[in-house]
Parts: sequence; structure tokens; C-alpha cells
Amino acid sequence: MATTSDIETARGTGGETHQQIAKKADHKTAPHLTTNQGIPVSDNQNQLKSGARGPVLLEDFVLREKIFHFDHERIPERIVHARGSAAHGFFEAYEDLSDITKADLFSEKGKRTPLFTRFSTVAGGSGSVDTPRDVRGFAVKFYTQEGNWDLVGNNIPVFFIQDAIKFPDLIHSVKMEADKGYPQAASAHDTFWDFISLMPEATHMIMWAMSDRTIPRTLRTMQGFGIHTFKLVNAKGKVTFVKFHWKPKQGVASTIWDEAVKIAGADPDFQRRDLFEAIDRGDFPEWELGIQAFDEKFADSLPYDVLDPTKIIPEEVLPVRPIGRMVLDRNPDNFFAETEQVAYCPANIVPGVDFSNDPLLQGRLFSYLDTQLKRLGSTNFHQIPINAPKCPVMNFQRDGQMQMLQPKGRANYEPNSLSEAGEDAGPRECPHKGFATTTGRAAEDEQGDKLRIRPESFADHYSQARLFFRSIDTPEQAHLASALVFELSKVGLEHVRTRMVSNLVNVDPDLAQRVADGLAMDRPKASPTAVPVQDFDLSPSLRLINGPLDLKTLEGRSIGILVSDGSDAKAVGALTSAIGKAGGRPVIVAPKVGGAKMSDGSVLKADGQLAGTPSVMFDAVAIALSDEGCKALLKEAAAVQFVMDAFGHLKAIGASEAAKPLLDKAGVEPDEGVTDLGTAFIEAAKGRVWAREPKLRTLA
Ligand code: HDE
Repeated sequence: MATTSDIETARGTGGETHQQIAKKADHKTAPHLTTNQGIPVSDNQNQLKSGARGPVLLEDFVLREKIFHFDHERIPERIVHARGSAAHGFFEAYEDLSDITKADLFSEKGKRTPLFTRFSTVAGGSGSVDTPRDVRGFAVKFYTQEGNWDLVGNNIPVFFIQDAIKFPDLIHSVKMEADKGYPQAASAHDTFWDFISLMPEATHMIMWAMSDRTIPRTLRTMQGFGIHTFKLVNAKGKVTFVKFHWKPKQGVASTIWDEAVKIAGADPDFQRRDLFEAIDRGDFPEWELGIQAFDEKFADSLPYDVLDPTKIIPEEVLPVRPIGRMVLDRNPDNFFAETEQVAYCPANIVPGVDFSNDPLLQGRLFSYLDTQLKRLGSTNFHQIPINAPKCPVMNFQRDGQMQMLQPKGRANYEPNSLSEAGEDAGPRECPHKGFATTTGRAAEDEQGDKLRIRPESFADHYSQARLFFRSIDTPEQAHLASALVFELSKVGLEHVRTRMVSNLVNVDPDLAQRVADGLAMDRPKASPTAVPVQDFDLSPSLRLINGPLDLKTLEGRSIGILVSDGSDAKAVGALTSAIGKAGGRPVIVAPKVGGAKMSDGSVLKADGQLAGTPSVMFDAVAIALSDEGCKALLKEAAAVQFVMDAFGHLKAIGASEAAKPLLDKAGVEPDEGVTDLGTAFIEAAKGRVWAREPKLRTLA
């Protein structure tokens, strides 16, 4: 890894690196408050006035500078993915991959590369909530020794559109309606479904978007995908096509829709807080990076085009090969400086990686740089510490607003012969090591007339949507159908509802019927398709529930323990330690934050007060009440709701004998997820109680 002094020398600045500049912002370096000019400030409480009750004087430069800076604190938020949370970490390669790529981060087993990862929602503004139904961004910036590689993906492996030219229309349609300015962070409105119903290529993505994938429990329990086909290139120039996958070691977990809605009210920052707190307490989330690697012959054998971003290659057809792991182990020091200013760009790739001709990817290559200039205000945004490569940067690009570097000498062009006069001549290109675009495969190199056209191989919009719907587990199918009913019920334009359901008939007539029933309309005829819909072999690996990443575990999960005065100290102590032993996090909830007076006279402090800590915050709950505590809580709506929601959201409920009246009042019916406070609860708390769902909701 390049040392700080390498970087300094390499930059030829003779000055400071971006990292050093960032460190200066440490308050400990200044003995007292100063202005931005370093002038000591004597009074930070009062403006300079003409007399105690008189007007403020223009000469008060301390006031003017402070307010001036404040007035300019905000920068434009991202047009999409405005709300996000990020963390630092590292990537560790599992093996030497030089047979397929010369990218330095994959060059040796165990090699570690620093990175910065930002997760985001797409549609909402930066001040919106964490848990709307929405796709999540999954963007990773690897600071490799040969430059920054940004893998800017999502938590879903396909996208809405096949061609970048449709992106502004897609985003306009999903954002708040232009005249009304609402709804915020929601796709359930006229314009989105109007656009989608006219865009059959979006149907596969709509299946994913209406599935539980878009209501993830936490950012730690989501998969990530590079979506597009990329190329890996080895030292001999051999190209391997790849799709990138991130698999969470924590497993996957989603919420129930009603739960997601309630979390939004209880804690709009739920996922952001979860990530921050997990890292803060040393519970570092981890993902495995895997690739589906294939050659041109394999690509040609598939019944869909690997350049079409609305298609996956099922893992049953081509398994994912794990190649390394990402660990997020450090929170940002400053949200704005790092999370807000980080500038991802799919065009940032390194030797050993290359783009494919996916027309969506190609459009992205232009957009991100453009948007960074708008947001960060200068072509020198790469010098902001979070964006600065951690390897030497040497070139003849100069000047521009907010230039932080002070290059020495006069070599700002090349070729030059200044070295012959003993001067520093600056760097030169390196044809052998430098990034070189691959020549591509024949099919990709196709040249011909200039055409605004989509290839025929992109014409099948429904077969993979059907594959997805039919592959997922029964409760997931029901949630998907309900989500469609919910969203389309918010659509006032009847013709849009009808057109959408017509498209769904092509996916699966049963699904279309369920949605039509839910909307109280007749099932329309199928919309026309460009090519016949195919029945592919199902792909069980697409399942969230009972799928390969549905881990039954307490690790990384939190369990709410409701106590009140008189609760059994011994039982609560035993439960807390059993949860901890199983890798879970016990969280004490009590009617008052100061705590509850336990059976042995001790006071158990609460982590959360009942009214502000509803059961939606937890993966399972224990109701550890005494007779007197239960009696008191029977009259507290928050306590009844705590239990009612835990039951409704299919969570395990462990309860003391004395808590039974509260369970009864909350409508809890006995099932495998309703246990005592012993080992049965620890087991039940490792997952949701799906068997309970048909008792609670019509899963039509
Ligand atoms: Fe983006 N996208 N996008 N996108 N995207 C942005 O760049 C764009 C697409 C994704 O945490 C913007 O810096 C176009 C697919 C993520 O900072 C912008 C198209 C995928 C993030 C932009 C797409 C993504 C962005 C807005 C169609 C998944 C957040 C702010 C061709 C593979 C990164 C910014 C972060 C952000 C443009 C489609 C993922 C405007 C034109 C497909 C995760 O440049």
C-alpha cells in the first residue's frame, strides 16, 4: 500500500495530501475557537452592536463569516439515492484470481483493500425515512493500488429499463408528482404506475420491487448486485464476463409491510441507526463478494441477452463463485464530509475490469461525473479526502476551482524534454500496466448504421418476471400480490390499473387474478407481447423465505425484553445472558427509562422507554412481567400494542406466566412462536413464524 509520503511525493505537491488536510479538522489541534482565518474569537454569544440595545455593526466580521458559512452549508442532494448511510471497511481476497483478472485487489490470497460503502434509498429526499418500499443502492468504492474502482449496484439484480435514455422519465414518474410535491419516497401513485404500465420491460423489476426485497429489515441483511454484465481481463488480455453478487453473512431478512410503515413513524432513521450502532459496538457486518463468470459461448447459449439489464442468470444455471469478503468496521467521522460528499461513478474502473456494452451501463458512465460536478461544485472533487485515491495520482491536469494541490515546477504538458535540462519532467504513460479497453467480442463490436434501436434479443419482457414470481416461497408470493394491490389502490386512474393488470396476466394469470380481485375489478385480457412468454426452470435461490440466505440465527438480531416493577430479576438475567450467548442483543424496555424495580429490589435500567420503543424495533420480544407489572400494563395502550404488533408481525413472543393477561388482551393465540422465557424462546426467536400468517391476513 502506498504510504502517505509516497502519495505526497507522487503528487509532486511538496504540500499536504488530502488525508492530511482532513486530519487538520480535528478540534484538538486548536487551543481555542477561531474564525476560518485563524483569528481567536473572544465572544461567541453576542453580536457587535452600537450600544447594548442598538443595531448590529457591519464590521462584525466574526458574525458575518459565521452566518455566511452557515448560509452555504447545503449542497444539492443527489437527484436519486439522496438518503444514504455509509461506512468504511476493507475487502479481503479469498484467492489469487490472476487467471481471470489483473485487478490488483484480486491479485493474492488475503490481500486487503480499503473501501467505503454507501447504502441508500432511491426515490426519497435526503430527509425522508429509511423504510419506504424502495430499491436500495449498494455502492462500494474500493481504494485499490491502481486507482479507485466503484462498484455502484443495488440490492436487486435487475433494473426497470433497458436503455439509459429512459432514466429521467422513470425517475420523474416515481418522485413526488410535479404539481403536488407529494408523495415523498413512495411509488404508490398515479405517475409511477402510469409510466410502468406503459413500459413492459419494467415488469421483471416490478416483481422484485413489489416483493419483500424492497422492505429489508436492515441494511446489514440485504444482498447487493452489480446488475450489469462486466468484464474481467487478465494480463494476457483474456476476457471473462461476470456478474457481481454481494451476499450478507448476516443472512437476508425483510420486514412485514405493516411493520415497515410503523418503523417509519417510530424511528425514521431505523436502518441508518442499526448500521451505525452495529459497527460502533464491534458487530461488523460482512458480505461475501461472488462472481458468475462466463464466456461468450455460454452467453450465446442463454435464451436472453446478458447485455440486457432486466435479466438475471439464475444461480441454478450458473453458480456464484465467492472471491472475497467485505467487512465494514469503521463509521464515518463526519456525515457530510464523507457520506454526503462521496462521489461514486461506475466509470471508475481499474486495469483488470472493463465495461460491457449494456446500454444502461453505458449511459451511467456519463451521468455520474456530470452529477458530481453539479453537487460538489468543482472538477477537483476527486481531491476531497473521501474521494481521493489512496495510491499515487500523477498527471498534468491543473487548476480549476478549489484546487488543493500546489504542483512544483513548470512541467504541466507532455511530451516535454525538461528532464534533459535537469528539471522535473513529470510522469509518463505506461502502455503495459495502464488501463486498456478490451477489444470486446465480435457481437459487441458490431458496427453499422447509426440507429436508435433495441436489439431483438431484448424483446422478452415477461419470462423472467414469471420465473421470479413462480420461484419465490408462498408467503412471498402473497406479499407481492398484496403490495401490488396496495400500490394500485393508490392509483386514481382506472385505465392505468387495468393496463397494469393486463401486463400481469402475461407474468402469471393467477397473480393477475389475485390483484384484480384485490382491486375489485374484472381480470382484463393479457396485453400483447413481442415474443411468446417462456417457462424457465424455477430458481429456488431467488427465495428470501426458506432460501439459501434465510439463516435461522440470533446473531446480529435484537430482542426486546419488556420489564416493569416486580419483574423476576433472575429470569430476566438468565434470558439476557442466553440471548447474548446465542449472539443476539438483548434490549431492555420499561415503562420509564430510569428502569424498573426488580423482584430482588435492584433497579434494571431501561435501554428504551415503552412508548418510544415499540416492538417493531426488534426481531423478537420477551414479555417478562410480574403479576403487578402485568396488571398495570393492561391499561397502557403502548404495552398492548407492543404485544399485538409482535404477534401481527410474526415475531416470536416469549412470556412469563404472569404476562398471560396482556397476551390475551393483545389477541395472541398460542402457536409455535409463543413460548415461555426459556430455550424454546431462544430457538423461536431465530426466525419469523410464517405459519402464523394465514391466521392474521387474507393471503389471497
Ligand atoms: Fe444511478 N445514479 N443511474 N443507478 N445510482 C446516481 O449519481 C443514473 C442505475 C445507483 O451512494 C446519481 O452521485 C442513470 C442503476 C446508486 O452516492 C446519478 C441511470 C443502478 C447510486 C445516477 C442509473 C444505479 C446512484 C445520483 C440509468 C444499479 C447512489 C447521485 C442509466 C446498478 C450512489 C449520484 C451513492 C446514483 C444516474 C441507473 C445505482 C444521477 C443515468 C442501473 C447505488 O448520476
